[in-house]
Amino acid sequence: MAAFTPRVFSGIQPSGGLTLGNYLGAMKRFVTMQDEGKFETVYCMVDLHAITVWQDPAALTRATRELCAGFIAAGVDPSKSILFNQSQVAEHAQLAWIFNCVARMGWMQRMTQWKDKAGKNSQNASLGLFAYPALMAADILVYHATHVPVGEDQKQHLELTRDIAIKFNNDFGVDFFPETEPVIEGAATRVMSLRDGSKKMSKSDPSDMSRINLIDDADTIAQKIRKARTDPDALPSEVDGLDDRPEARNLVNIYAALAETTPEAVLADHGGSQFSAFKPELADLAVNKLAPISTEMSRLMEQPDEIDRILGHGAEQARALAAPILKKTYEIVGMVGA
Ligand code: AQP
Repeated sequence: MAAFTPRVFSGIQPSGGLTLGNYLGAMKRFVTMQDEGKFETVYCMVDLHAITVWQDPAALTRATRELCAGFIAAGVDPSKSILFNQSQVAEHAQLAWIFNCVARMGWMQRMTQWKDKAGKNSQNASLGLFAYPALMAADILVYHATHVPVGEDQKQHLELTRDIAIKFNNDFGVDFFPETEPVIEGAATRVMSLRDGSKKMSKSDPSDMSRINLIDDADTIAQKIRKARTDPDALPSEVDGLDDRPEARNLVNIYAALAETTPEAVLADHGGSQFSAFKPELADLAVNKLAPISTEMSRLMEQPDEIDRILGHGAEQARALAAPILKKTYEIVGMVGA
């Protein structure tokens, strides 16, 4: 196996406002991996992914800038990490085409995100939504990224990324693309909807009460947690007691992730509490952790030119990494002029 530079890539779609799920499942780890200094870190606003479902153009522009503000407010530092939006680095789409020709229809049809998002009306879904995982593989492999921090929902797409890398290497008899490792860690790798413990918390859920947005104010956060669906029982003292109690498990996991502890430790402190006592404590914790982020996001959003400058600079840095890898890919495939 070739030796690859330790490099992290991950992205978030500007398909709406950032949620607590994006923050705890992905963004918090982006910052840790950046600050550990063991990796080069490349983070992306994946606008090409966002348009696989309809996006109002003005809303997409705003959401991309807001997402960039969210990255920075959460601790991603443009002087330490490369921060850019996907559409500005054409190599992503160019490598995705090669991967569309490597990946198999059957692989794509098995993707649960495709099945969930296309639903019963798959004939009417966009071709882009179907091909989404091949573009995601290109996002990662165009940097030869070795590690990808993501939430649990992206595990299957990461497996497919590895399958594409392996098939490309086998088809062309090379050892060119790495088998990228997912990094899925922490107490909240799958934050669930506040209204339905069987659904993940999502930016695009029609109910705003189902999610905490990073820009929600303190009253809104407290109200959403107060109204979160729960069962009538008190919290157990052991995590086994959360079996078959998805809403209770979700709130305990959120508490643990925000407090940077474990669900076991949360239950050691709060076992026996009613939700009427636990929810206000969780709301206070969430407000304390999220308020500085939302304040900083609002401040940055008042400087769209500065955000665009940061994204432009990041795109130049990203292109410098991606262009030689795409060129080499074209050579391997046999494209004249590569
Ligand atoms: N509920 C979640 N719990 C833990 N991690 C989550 N992530 C998303 N939701 C949760 C992680 O956030 C990163 C960015 O996700 P994305 O925006 O690219 O797409 P998504 O996973 O489809 O997120 P959403 O919020 O559900 O977006 P929409 O509604 O547009 O589809 C990923 O690492 C993801 O795992």
